[in-house]
Amino acid sequence: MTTSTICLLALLCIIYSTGVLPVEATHHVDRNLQSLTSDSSNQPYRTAYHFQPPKNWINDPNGPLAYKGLYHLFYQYNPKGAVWGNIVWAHSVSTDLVNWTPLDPAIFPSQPSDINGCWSGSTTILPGGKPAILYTGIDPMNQQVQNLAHPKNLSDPFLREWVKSPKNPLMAPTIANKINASSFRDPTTAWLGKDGHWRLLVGSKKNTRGMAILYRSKDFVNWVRAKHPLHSEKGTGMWECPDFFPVLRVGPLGIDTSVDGVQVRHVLKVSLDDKKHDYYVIGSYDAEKDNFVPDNNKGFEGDVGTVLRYDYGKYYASKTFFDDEKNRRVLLGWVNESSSVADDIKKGWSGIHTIPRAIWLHKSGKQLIQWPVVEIEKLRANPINWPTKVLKGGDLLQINGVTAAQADVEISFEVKEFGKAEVLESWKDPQILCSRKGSAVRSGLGPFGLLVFASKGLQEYTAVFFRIFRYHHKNLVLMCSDQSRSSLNKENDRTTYGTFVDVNIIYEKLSLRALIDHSVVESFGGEGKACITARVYPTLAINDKAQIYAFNNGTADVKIARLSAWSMKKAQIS
Ligand code: DQQ
Repeated sequence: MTTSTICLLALLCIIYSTGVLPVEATHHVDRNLQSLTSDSSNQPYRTAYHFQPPKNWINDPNGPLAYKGLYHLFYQYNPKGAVWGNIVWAHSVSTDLVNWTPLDPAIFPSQPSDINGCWSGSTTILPGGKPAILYTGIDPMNQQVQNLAHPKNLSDPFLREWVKSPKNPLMAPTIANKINASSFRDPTTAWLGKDGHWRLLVGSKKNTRGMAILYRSKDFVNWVRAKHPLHSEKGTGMWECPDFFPVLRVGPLGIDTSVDGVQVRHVLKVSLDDKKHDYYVIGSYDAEKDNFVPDNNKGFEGDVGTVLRYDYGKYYASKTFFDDEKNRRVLLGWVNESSSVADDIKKGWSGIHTIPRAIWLHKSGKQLIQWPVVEIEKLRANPINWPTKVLKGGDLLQINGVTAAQADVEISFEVKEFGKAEVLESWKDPQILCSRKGSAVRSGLGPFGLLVFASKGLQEYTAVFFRIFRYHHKNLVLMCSDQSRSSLNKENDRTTYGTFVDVNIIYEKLSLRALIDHSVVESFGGEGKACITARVYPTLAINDKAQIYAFNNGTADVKIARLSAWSMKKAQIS
């Protein structure tokens, strides 16, 4: 017997003995590490206003929703340690998306269809205002299946207790449907078609073709798989945490996931497991044919610099929800650590969430805009404002008067001497450009921007900056977050991130906002056209030893048209 015949026989044995397709290993973690706890005193890297529980591991935000005046955030959580494992849906509530009160976990393994884990999913508000959670359960055979849960008591605004459907699992891989049992997860919020049928997507892949499998249901319990996925793309690998929602063609307001018509475009976001980034496309959804066609036919794997990402730094597994109280769509995302697993175990926690961002379609129709929810501004204190000033080539000006390790800084630049921009002969990957031309490399127009988490002698700093190129007779704006000198501890991942920002700097100012919080800097360039989130672990520039500077390391002058900065108060989170 040849090796391949033996393999085939083994495979058939598994199928016939279990009745299901075998599962590939996924989400591996050493069992011995999953339950380690540690002392959490002396913690310079814990954040003050980004969401994180008091201890342990967190990853994806799950099923955010607004209900009876409260925002609910569920998230993937390991109650026993600082690495991924033992996953439940932890639960916190808030009145303002800034301060959070923890509640007991909402969904945890309790029935065969989720006994090995309660993975990511979404909430949908059913007619009459009743929330429903759909989530991925890991069954006794380690297959991924989709489950339903409803609140036990609809009059409890805290939605403390959830009752799982006795019909679970509602969607499962079988031999007949040929769904890959280890690549079938993360159901989206469902949307209701004009035909009265609900639709939702489940992330999957077939070989290396990533896909969003479409299901339909009349009663939210019996789900039938559509013949074709809503969308798929070869070579993209597993699509985790898909998100599919409409955006208005005009204006910043959000709309319910079921709204459709000529006034909207649709967004499909997928978290690419192979790349660990969140990509999105804007396109047209034909509700009758249940067909989605992205405007950019290169999809998620187009040329670097043309594919769209929510965030060009460390950011994954995001999820939006429609906030009907404020008529906006809000985006939440997970930011993993950049430190070693040993360090995470030592500090006793791992993972934070970004500041919730309002998200809408830019008037060009070509990209989304993201901006921190306005409520975060309640934490601003001790404002400082600079008068307009010229930042000469080589200038480094300290921004005094704010708590530099816990701050919000808004700066905007006016650029004039376009003739001095460096010429870029051929298209380059912006991230590579940023790492080759870090903040220490001078050119004509740039680098200019902010040094954050800077130590007194500048042994450590994180540089968030712009550099302008001349490319095909146009100005091309590069935005970078350079972590290469962020810490004297060389164990951390100090990758430099970068993206191009579509700003016409002849007419518009070039703005940068940085939300700085002990071990994270979330940067928004071009008024929310480009976002870069970085995790940094300075050894010197911690707490009151940290400083912030505005700098211009180009040879041409740039003008600071506006600089406002605030110390940020601590949010009530844990
Ligand atoms: N995390 C969850 C999965 C999801 C992945 C498991 C994305 O459901 O695909 O914790 O980070």
